[in-house]
Amino acid sequence: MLDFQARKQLVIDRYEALVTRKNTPIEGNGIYCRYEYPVITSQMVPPMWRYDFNPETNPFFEERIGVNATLNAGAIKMGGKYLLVVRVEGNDRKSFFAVAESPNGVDNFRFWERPITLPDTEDLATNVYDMRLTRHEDGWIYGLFCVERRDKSKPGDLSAATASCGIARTKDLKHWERLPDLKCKSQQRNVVLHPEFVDGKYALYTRPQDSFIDTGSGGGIGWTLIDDITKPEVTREEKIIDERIYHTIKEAKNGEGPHPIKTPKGWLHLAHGVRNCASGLRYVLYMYMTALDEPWRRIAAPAGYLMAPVGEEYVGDVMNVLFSNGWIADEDGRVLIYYASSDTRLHVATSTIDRLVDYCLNTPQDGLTTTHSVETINALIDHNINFLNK
Ligand code: BGC
Ligand code: BMA
Repeated sequence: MLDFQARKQLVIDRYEALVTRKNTPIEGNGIYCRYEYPVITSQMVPPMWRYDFNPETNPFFEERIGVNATLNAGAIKMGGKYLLVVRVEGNDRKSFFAVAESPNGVDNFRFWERPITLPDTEDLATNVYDMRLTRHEDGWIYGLFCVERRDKSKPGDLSAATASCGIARTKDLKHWERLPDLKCKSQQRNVVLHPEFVDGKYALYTRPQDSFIDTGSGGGIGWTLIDDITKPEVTREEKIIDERIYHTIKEAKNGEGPHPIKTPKGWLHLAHGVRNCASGLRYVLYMYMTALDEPWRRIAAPAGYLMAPVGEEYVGDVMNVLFSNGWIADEDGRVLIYYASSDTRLHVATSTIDRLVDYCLNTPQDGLTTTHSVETINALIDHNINFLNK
């Protein structure tokens, strides 16, 4: 193996090559473009975070702190830069948040100098992950994320955990004020803050669930208003606005992704749907739309998934998973969807508001039976017969 100097140079060179690599779009189904390379991988975490650079204390230039995965990022555009609050997971299975910045949103992402130091609550979390960023009309940027703790009511079960919603706010993604965790009768892993006040109140997308993994009687993506974000508590009903349905891509669970994007035709929502199969849980991304003046009222539900794992996306730490909690609606109408594959690496797909609205409004709905699916295809063929040779 190489000596200290040569290894150090190699590690730095490889890192530089990755963070400056150009990314190119791949034409696909007309709805969005995937990109040739992931935007962030564990190897793009700065060597300064992973290696001891002192030859005295690290004579072999060994990696001291390994990074297992970079995934599930919140996303925001600020000062002309595309910023991701990435879930960085160490080899020790603990994840934390770190900001990565790009000039164009599709490549050249570099992490800021240090990870985010997020203030904790008195009851320390074992793990935090999946931050949703919302620039709220109250002037703050909020980060809502999952806080995981050991379930102390089950001392005999070493994997028993609880999930709740942590809340922090910032103006610059550097200094964070921690607010109390959301008080709620059920566990919560996918809570998202709506960017606008509704009836003068903060509005949340929730995902009520009975236990840590199982949603149980939890019916889908919920919606509720809360009075005070500094003493956040769910006191009203969590109205289910996008329900789980038998034999669909969201049969087992679903959850809101990033906060919805406002368009003249309604709110565009990105979510994940989960179903169970012999190889475990399969996570895919899907969309729906809600009314502009009533963000809790669904107006469009294209059938099936928008994106499911393809090729190498299938393979990773938790196989068969796409998950997204961040997207950016750019000033020029472009939409950058940041999604992670198999809980391992982060990708981008690009589309536009117009294309996504068209997708939502004109993709046939799920008729929920095979007969309906065939009818829908036949209707399209009948329609196409007149257009084929034009
Ligand atoms: C993991 C998450 C996962 C959750 C439910 C947590 O311990 O960190 O990535 O979503 O369990 O499986
Ligand atoms: C969930 C999420 C993610 C993860 C997914 C698949 O419950 O909250 O953290 O990507 O499981 O493991």
